[in-house]
Amino acid sequence: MNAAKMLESLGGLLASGGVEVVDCSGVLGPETPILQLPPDFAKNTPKVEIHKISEYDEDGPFFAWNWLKLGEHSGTHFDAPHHWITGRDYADGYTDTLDVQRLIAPVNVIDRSAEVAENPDFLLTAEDVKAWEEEHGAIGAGEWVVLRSDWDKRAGDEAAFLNTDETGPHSPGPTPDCIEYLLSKKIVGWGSQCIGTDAGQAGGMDPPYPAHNMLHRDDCFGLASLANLDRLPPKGAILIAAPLKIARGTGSPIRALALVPRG
Ligand code: 23J
Ligand code: MN
Repeated sequence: MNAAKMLESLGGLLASGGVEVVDCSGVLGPETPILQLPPDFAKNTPKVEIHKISEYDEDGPFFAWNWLKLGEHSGTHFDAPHHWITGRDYADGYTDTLDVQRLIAPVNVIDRSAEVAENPDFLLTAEDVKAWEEEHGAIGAGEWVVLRSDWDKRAGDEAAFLNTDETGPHSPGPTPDCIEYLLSKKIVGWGSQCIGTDAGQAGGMDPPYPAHNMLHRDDCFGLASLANLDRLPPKGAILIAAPLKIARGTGSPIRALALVPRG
């Protein structure tokens, strides 16, 4: 079938509900958990603020609208290559210069939610990804890879979501060899349901924050605080993850949408 016919079929399937659109974003607002780096190490993103301009009142008689105070890396969001020092030189590494053709792609959903329930510091390794591929099929070039941890179920409670104690944050993520393996498969990007693309303890890895360091080194993308991955199949869905076209932006909140075949 040619592309025109296939796209026409997709339109029909979206209209009929034969393809379901799953919302993979969390709510963005003052309750949204925000990354808290040690203040002696770095400055932090402020909490999201939503300020009313008017709501059918003396400040605007017919209309409601708000203005926002919003960090680029807030809530369900996109990391562009320029976010990390290793990706600093890519001309197409900003939210307004990246290639939008890359943003819509098949998504591989690696479910390790059971392991994470037992161990919040769970690390996904290259060996584990290869075992997943044996079971579900190979990860292809240009595809998204996301770790299903069901960490989004904690998003209503910032303390549980950040899960920090005196030894630092505790949340799952990839090992350096995992990211190196995925990059060897020429993926477009890696996504997590936690506050960032890296594990809570990733500051102590070599290199520190390997997902950030290596993904952006290779001009690839990151996705954080993804929601509802428990509604996606391991393979067969298409993920749309498009950042706002912020001028020289390093990231952006996204409305992450997955197209999933029903039944
Ligand atoms: C800056 C430094 C460390 C991290 C992050 C940002 C993120 O998670 C992010 O939102 O990109 S871990
Ligand atoms: Mn980020």
